[in-house]
Amino acid sequence: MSPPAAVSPTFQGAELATTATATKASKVGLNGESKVQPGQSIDEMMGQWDNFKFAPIRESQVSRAMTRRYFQDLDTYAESDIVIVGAGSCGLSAAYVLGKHRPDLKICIIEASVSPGGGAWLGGQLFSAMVMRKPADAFLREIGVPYDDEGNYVVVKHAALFTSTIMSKVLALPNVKMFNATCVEDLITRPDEDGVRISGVVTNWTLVSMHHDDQSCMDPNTINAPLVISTTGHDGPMGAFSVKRLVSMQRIEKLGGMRGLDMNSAEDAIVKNTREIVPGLIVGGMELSEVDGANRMGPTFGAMALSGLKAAEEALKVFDLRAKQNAI
Ligand code: AHZ
Repeated sequence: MSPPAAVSPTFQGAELATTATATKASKVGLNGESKVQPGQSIDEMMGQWDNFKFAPIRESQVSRAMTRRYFQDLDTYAESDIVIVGAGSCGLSAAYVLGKHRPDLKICIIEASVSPGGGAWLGGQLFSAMVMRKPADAFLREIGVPYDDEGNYVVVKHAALFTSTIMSKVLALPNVKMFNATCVEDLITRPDEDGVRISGVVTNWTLVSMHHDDQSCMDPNTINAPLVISTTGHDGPMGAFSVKRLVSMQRIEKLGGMRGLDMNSAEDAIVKNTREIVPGLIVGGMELSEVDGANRMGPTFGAMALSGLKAAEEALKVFDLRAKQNAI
């Protein structure tokens, strides 16, 4: 038996119209069954629940709709232009700037967690609001997040509002693909006059990575890219991944070790020092504090957004050169 033809996705997230009235007669068949109305608005559905029915589907269609796209994306992004490791506030900010300003580049985000966003869902000590010191308020205006102006700093009423807004903007960009529940297990390297150049990432599903100790032979996958931007946060079970790997491959001598909290010095240092640490690897956000021994800033997020901007700028400065080197 051949499966029924796919139903085209017509629902585009229409807003609830307050004025439209439902034309009930046109939606209900003669024998009372519900007709699927392509392009139907939410308002037209209201009050029609007795006759309501979803469009028919076969289970394999759901499976194929997901897997076809996923494997197509794996194929497309196996050669990426820029890989961003970690979808916290810094990684998402970098992805936003790069994806928006360079629609010609394929940007791939690898996020270890099922739920992207890193530590930016809450402000501090599990409080709801997020503080950003000026001039990072410019980034909130850019992405359209409202805030209270308190003088030298602004407050977003929910940190989750910042994170969900930037994420929705990033993920809607046609040249950005995020693979979540996927972690970077290693870096791809090439010989370089300075030692090594980073030319991509080695990935695995995070759940697989977590079981290397009790299951054998679960080899990883790879993504080639002339540039990697690593924003995996400060050291922890998953954090500071790329810079710890640079230490073990003897590309940097040792971790600088994140220092105690000093909001005033920490935020400026992270933004100013966001840079290419070894050819092909730019480090931003709190991961950088583990290279430079920078102070932490705690629950003030302006430096994460602006470090993302700087990481994007640094990436575009060297992109053409790294792309040329990576062609081999
Ligand atoms: O899941 C991690 C998180 O979403 C992800 N990640 C870590 N290791 C990974 C790996 N592969 C793929 N090997 C990985 N993904 O990276 C993300 C890091 O997000 P974050 O919010 O921890 O980092 P950030 O630098 O964007 O923001 C830091 C926020 C902090 S911590 C802090 C302090 O303690 O002082 N202050 C601020 C503002």
